[in-house]
Amino acid sequence: MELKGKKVLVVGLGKSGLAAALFLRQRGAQVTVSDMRSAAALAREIPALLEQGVMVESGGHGLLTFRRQDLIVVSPGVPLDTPELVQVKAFGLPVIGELELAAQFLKGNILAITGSNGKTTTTVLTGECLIAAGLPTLVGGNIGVPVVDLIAKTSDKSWSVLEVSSFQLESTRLFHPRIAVILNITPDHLDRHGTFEKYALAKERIFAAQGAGDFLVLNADSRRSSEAASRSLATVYWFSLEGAVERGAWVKDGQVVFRAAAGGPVESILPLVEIPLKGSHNVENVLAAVCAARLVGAPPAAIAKAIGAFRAVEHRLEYVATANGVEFYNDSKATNVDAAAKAIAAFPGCIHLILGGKDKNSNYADLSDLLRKRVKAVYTIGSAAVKIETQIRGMVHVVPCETLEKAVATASRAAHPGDVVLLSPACSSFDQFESYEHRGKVFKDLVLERTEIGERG
Ligand code: UMA
Repeated sequence: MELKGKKVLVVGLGKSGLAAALFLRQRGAQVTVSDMRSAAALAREIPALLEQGVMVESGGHGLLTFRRQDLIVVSPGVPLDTPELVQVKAFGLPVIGELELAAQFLKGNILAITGSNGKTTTTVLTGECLIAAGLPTLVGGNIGVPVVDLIAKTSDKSWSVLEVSSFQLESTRLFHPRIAVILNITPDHLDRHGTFEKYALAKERIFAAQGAGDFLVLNADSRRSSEAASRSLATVYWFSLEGAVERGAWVKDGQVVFRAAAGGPVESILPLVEIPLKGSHNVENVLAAVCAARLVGAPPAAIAKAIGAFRAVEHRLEYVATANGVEFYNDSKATNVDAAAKAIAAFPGCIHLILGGKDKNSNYADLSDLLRKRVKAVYTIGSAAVKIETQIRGMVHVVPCETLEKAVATASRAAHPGDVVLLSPACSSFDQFESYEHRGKVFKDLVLERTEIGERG
């Protein structure tokens, strides 16, 4: 794609927009950025962009700004049905996402991982396996590193291991991973995609450009995955917690195993007890990473070493501290109901669960079984609190808390030695926090303050 002299508009000035604008400018494009936030809110970004010769429109999107372009690059968080985008698309103007832009310049191979839950852990795990095998590896994407920022570091031999979201995939056409992984597809982001089907189809774009020489790794235990297999041209590999698969990874006699070809030899990778992560969902993540890493060619010993040395990624079922015999876990990344369900299922019981934040048109009643069996009390926070209370009423003791601070204090007082206080909110964070990372850090600070008080007193 030739960018020199092209007029390009970047919509959204978060991490992706900033990286895309600077990349486009370096390639000689005439770049404008448009963001809803005020100039005051963008005080840090604007001077750096102006210095590079990028124009900035702040405080809203002007239709005229959108019309005077050759190409529009959209940040993942900007919905494609934004009126200005709908209008210019109708005029035939190309509108692509940051991932699609980057994919056209990345050298080497792409290994892309999507799914409703487990993406970040699996992406980091897979990256570690490739690094342990001595392969030139870069890790980025939805994990927090814009893909355009990887371009300069890639070579023809490199593997870019990318976490990709439905927001990023929605606008892809040429994005072509050599290996694509779909971990699972359960309801999420329904406020953005409208229906579960549209959300699932956005995720399936991960294999849309693949051909017979490429690989698609799917979850054999998920109905939605099996359906995806019938729509893919790639060679499909499977992973399963439930039983053997024709080709791929599964658990056999307490070992993670892999088979490269139907009827071929079964390789032992590592014993289950050497997986240092909590919960059966993390075994699934390991199986997917093993499958992807073996397809790249990483040797079993390197994979086993990388997995054995792995520690939980921050904000994903992360152990924080023990105070007065009560364990505290930070699972702030659980921004949907299925992720919270997996976190609850990772503990046998006695859970004090902090739920709430910004609702995404979710159904919290889906947690009913787990709440009845494993949770002593739910502490609700944020703008989704009333909806959650209404949907789970009668299943479990509910304590409305409004804020995370109050929830941590109330849950800590109620918990007995041996209990667990778990932040696994099942909602996004944007009503009270800047991001799930911010929410997780606040939680950890509140817990650590209490731990110190507990130790002193
Ligand atoms: N904005 C507009 N107009 C709009 C909407 C937003 O101008 O109509 C502006 C906002 O004012 C803000 C900017 O767009 O200034 C934010 O852009 P963004 O939401 O795309 O955020 P980035 O900072 O670019 O981060 C994005 C991903 N965010 C989302 O998909 C919401 C990050 O994933 C990702 O790490 C980053 O790119 C680098 O690739 C976060 C996320 O929440 C972690 N992802 C979702 C998830 O995992 O569930 C998909």
